[in-house]
Amino acid sequence: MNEIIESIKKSTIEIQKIIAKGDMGKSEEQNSTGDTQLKLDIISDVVIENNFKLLTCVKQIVSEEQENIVNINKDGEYLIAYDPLDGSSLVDVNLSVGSIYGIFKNNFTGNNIIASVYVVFGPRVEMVVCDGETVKLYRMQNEEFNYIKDIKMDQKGTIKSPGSTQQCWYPHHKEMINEMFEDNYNLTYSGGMVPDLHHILLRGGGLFSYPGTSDKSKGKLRQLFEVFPFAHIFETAGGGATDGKQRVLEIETTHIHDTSPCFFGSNDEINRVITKYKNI
Ligand code: FBP
Repeated sequence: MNEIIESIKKSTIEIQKIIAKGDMGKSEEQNSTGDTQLKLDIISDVVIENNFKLLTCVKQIVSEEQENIVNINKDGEYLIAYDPLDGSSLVDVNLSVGSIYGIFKNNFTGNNIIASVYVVFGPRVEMVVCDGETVKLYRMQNEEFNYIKDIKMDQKGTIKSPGSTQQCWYPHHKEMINEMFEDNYNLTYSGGMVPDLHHILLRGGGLFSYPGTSDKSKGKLRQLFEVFPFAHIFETAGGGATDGKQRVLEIETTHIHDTSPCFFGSNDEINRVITKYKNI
């Protein structure tokens, strides 16, 4: 596992240099969910793939930016799903973005995730590593990753980060969001999943939501590349992650690019979602 973390550190150092160069051009390509890929997406993807290809412990990798699973080493032990540069379009307006990694054994399903990592490219570069027992924060300084602290969530938070298009929210969801604002939750939403969830984790709690809506009943965020890794991190940090009906990590994946409604937060907020979505 250490080899994989070292490989992620190497990719992070390279990607930060690429972001700093700032070539925000659109490529001619589209990813499997029809999003026009930025050159940054493709370059970051190539960096990560080339670094993982050097590892004998890796059996397969799959990227949000690619159609299919890539076989690396048939005797490898680990399977890795990753989003090379989530929220990449935000670089253009100088907002924080991130990379997300899920490390699995046997197959790419929620209950087979054994480790997860994300990197925030913001005013500082920070990496969060979850091994299923602890969630550890590291900060990059002079290309070294220094341990800062373990991340633990409180029972209840103060932050509300509501994703997706409000006019397409179902009435029960709109009601829940309004009730949270009446309960003095603070609105924070950058449009970047990684910095928005990092904010909630470091502040000890709150709720990030990207529900199913009238225009996207299955939500927008991808199970393997975005939702499962953060569910693993939030649960290990003492919070939770649900799709409204069940733990996110119990969701059955039928296609590697499946999306899912998702809610990440401290326990009080997750219980609020489950109560609101119970009879829907
Ligand atoms: P990409 O993987 O295509 O970047 O999309 C993911 C994302 O940008 C998340 O980071 C963010 O939470 C969400 O989409 C924002 O979606 P919306 O603009 O619909 O609120």
